[in-house]
Amino acid sequence: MSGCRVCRSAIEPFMDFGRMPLANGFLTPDQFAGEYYFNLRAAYCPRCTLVQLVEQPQRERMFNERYPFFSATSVRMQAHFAALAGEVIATLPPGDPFVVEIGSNDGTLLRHAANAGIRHLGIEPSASVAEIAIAGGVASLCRFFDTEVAREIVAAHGQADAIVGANTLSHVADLHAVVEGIAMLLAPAGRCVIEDPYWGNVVAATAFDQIYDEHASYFTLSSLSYLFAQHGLAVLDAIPTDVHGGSMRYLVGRPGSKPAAARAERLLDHEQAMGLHRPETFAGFRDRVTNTGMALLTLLRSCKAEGKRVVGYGATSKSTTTINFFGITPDLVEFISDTTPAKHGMFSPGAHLPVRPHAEFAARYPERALLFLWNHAVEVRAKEAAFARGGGKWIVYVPTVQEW
Ligand code: DWN
Ligand code: SAH
Ligand code: ZN
Repeated sequence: MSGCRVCRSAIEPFMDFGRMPLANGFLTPDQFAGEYYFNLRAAYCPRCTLVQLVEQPQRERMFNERYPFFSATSVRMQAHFAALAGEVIATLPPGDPFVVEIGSNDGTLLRHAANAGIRHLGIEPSASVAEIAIAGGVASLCRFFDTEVAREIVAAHGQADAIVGANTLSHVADLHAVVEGIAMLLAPAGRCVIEDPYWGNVVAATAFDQIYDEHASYFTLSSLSYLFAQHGLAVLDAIPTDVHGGSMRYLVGRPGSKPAAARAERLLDHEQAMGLHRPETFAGFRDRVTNTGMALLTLLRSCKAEGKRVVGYGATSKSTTTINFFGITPDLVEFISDTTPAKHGMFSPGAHLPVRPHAEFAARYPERALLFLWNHAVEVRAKEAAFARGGGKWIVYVPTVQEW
């Protein structure tokens, strides 16, 4: 077995999802025969505490000119990133500050810096989304961020006063290359904000579908502090944020550049107390996922037996794990409704459920909508009041299987 991606110690696999396709590998029928699969297995490192994938597909397979996730698709996330951009901009030093975003996607966050006339640069390897950012006036470099890119940026623009990476560090196989790059790029008094789904929330909500190819790491304050310390950086604060089912926003800087927040100390203790690292925690998680799968399949089969139409809502990355791990087939879910034009007319990875525009969902409401977009439940339910008024019900499966 290969070792931990951070400390190289032997890791302990705790959950095996079997052969899985790429979460965002939407495809056309002529591509079914050559579909790529890999072994999706989650493991824990007893030394540095990082929860991680044992194996992650090569990054160019996932992040390229076909990458179909556009940050701007959620109105709530637009507001979330507008607020984060505002906070980052408010702490910039006077003069001519410089902001870098890693994994800047379609420019949803960085456009606020661009609009304010602030020097900025987004690093985004997926051309499909980087092109949108550039067209919107956000300076973007279509590369994978690492030490080499960091060196080039410093040479061309100087060090960064702020670095932001939302839902990106969790996607990185070579964590040392990215974190060393951050250490090189960050100005002495600079601040780096890292935000990713929090492993404590994944466990608490049994959000097993956060586990898929792109998510190589599932951080806690404990594991992230270990990683950054290896590069002379410290996690100075950790702020829970209520997006993507429960994320953590970590404030990183040079040690001593700001006193560490008491709340971060308390979170470290809390992580111990929660027993996030105990074998029985992993066993309990696994058992709850099994129960979720049985309950969901039972419900979908009874809908079918009763002649109720079920349509999936949101062709999310997460849905690829749910559908393929539980064995949800096209006879149980008619199609998946999604708002992303690039996914329309395509088929879902692995199980090959058709993906259709939202208009098809709205034109003829099904009896049940299977909410793969549970992390945006508030936004979705507000938008889809007419579906519920017509007698439609939502099926959700995180934290447990329920009908709303
Ligand atoms: O970590 C990641 C997060 C930030 O975003 C990436 N690896 C990929 C992605 O994960 P996801 O695909 O699970 O993201 P979402 O935001 O839960 O789902 C996005 C999908 O849902 C898009 O295909 C658009 C669709 N959608 C929809 O059909 N109706 C989204 C919204 C908000 C809607 O109302
Ligand atoms: N920050 C956005 C996008 C998250 S999706 C948001 O929160 O909505 C993850 C993004 O990270 C993708 O756009 C992917 O192309 C990008 N990415 C993956 N590896 C990267 C790397 N090494 N450097 C920079 N971006 C990377
Ligand atoms: Zn480790």
